[in-house]
Amino acid sequence: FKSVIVPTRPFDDQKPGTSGLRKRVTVFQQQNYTENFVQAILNSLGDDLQGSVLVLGGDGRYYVKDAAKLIIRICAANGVKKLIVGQHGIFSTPAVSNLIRKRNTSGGIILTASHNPGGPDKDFGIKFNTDNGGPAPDYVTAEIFNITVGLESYNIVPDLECDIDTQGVYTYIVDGNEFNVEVVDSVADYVGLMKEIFDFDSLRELLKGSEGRKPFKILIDSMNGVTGPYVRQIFVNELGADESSIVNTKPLEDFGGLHPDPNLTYAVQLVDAMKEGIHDFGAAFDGDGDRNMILGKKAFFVTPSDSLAVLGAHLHHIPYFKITGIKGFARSMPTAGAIDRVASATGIDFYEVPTGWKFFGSLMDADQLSLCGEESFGTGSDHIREKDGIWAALAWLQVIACEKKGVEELLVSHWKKFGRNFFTRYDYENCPADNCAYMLHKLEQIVTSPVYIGTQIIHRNKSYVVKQADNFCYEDPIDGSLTPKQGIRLLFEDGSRIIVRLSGTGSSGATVRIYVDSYEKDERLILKDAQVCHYTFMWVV
Ligand code: VG1
Ligand code: CO
Repeated sequence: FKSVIVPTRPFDDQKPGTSGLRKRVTVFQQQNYTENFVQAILNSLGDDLQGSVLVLGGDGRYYVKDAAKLIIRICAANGVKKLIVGQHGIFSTPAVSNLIRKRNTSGGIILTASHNPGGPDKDFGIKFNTDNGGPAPDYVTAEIFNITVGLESYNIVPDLECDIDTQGVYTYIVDGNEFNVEVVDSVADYVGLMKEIFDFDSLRELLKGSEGRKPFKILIDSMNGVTGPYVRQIFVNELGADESSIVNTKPLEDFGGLHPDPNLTYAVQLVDAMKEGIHDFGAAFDGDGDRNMILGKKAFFVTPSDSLAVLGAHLHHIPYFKITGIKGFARSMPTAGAIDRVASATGIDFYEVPTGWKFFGSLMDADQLSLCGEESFGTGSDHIREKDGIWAALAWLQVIACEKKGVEELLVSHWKKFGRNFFTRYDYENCPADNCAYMLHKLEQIVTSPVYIGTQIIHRNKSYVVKQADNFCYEDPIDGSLTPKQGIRLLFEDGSRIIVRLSGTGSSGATVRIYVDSYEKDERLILKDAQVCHYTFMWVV
């Protein structure tokens, strides 16, 4: 095979956001659009590109297969030595992170727009993960963007065909050099990892029931995203759950019309089924398998911030952490502060990082962090460098198996011990970008004026006094790098907080997110509804 150099013109909108480049499919289908971005990713590898090994796969959404075939041809023409590709082009995001680490590759390309809807007129995305298995840090994505705006050509082997539907190693000679594509089982390595982390025997016993203990009924919803095959292998084949315990397990290009975002709004099918009270535990995952929602009996909802805190308080039950020890806890800045209280009670180190999983990676690489999470239904640990939906569900089941308590019971006893952080998030989607930027700028001016500190707000007979207000700037404790302007923070004296920031994952317009986190330690008040508590509070502010 011979590679060719194709002249192109640069695009000015290929700036990766919180987690990769996300646009409408039709944008990626423009002539040279996908080619340019992939070439820029490869160029960013610099001297490491020649002879490199990369992982490639995606969440099965529309355009994944086309893009995968294109990427194989572009990698072949750029001196990549080998690509490890998931069969049918399928890999969950956690599975890619695992393979990068397990096979020591230079990185991986993940084809996903995560929880955004899929289909010909919906979203697609390309994300680059570096050799630690995590999303590329800001300096790498900035470099990729710089390359895109000046790109004049890309390299490709136009007639190279690879059958990614059949497992095996395919060898090609490109410009006199060997190029390999290894098409692998998409689930095997990931399932192997889960079996190393958890005690599958005890989970099997939990689900089956034992003397004096009823079977523990679960309901797992893959929302027609990538986790289907993983869920089937783990929960049915390995743990012995029956077929009716798993739903929407066929990855579909348009997710069957579902919006594959595991929350109370979009995972309504799971919520309704759980309300019937037959199942003890429910979980749903997003399109690419890194997000999770956990429900208890009768659809008792666990906020992701609480999920993180409860897992933190019981992490010692998970065999993996018995070996590694618990090195530290972390959450993203807008996530409610429930884990903070577990950290201070246990004396375990705690970190607060900006939104987006990439910031946890450097702490994990430095052995400072074991468990972390985000309010946006993200939970994970240092077993990989991405959040991990299935891992979170298994972690909950492991805690339940050891504590012998249900989901709601675990939460209520947690609140009684630590107090409760009431958390809500409000999203305002598709707003005009310029106006939103101006609004944040004005807001920053107001809250950073010296007179703002000490402002008192009275809501429902409770007074909140502003202790600190700023635009969050993160200093990475490992490399000292600064990441400024990560969101406006109003911090109140009792630990309650209001955060305002702009989303970095939308595919059009701007999304404003407002996060409200208030703390209550009065036992008589901890069982209230978070929405009711916050709605008026927000407007008073
Ligand atoms: C959102 C979430 C953030 C998450 C990111 C990627 O980002 O708020 O917590 O890390 O999505 O998740 P933003 O910038 O829109 O707020 V996923 O499942 O898309 O990889
Ligand atoms: Co996701």
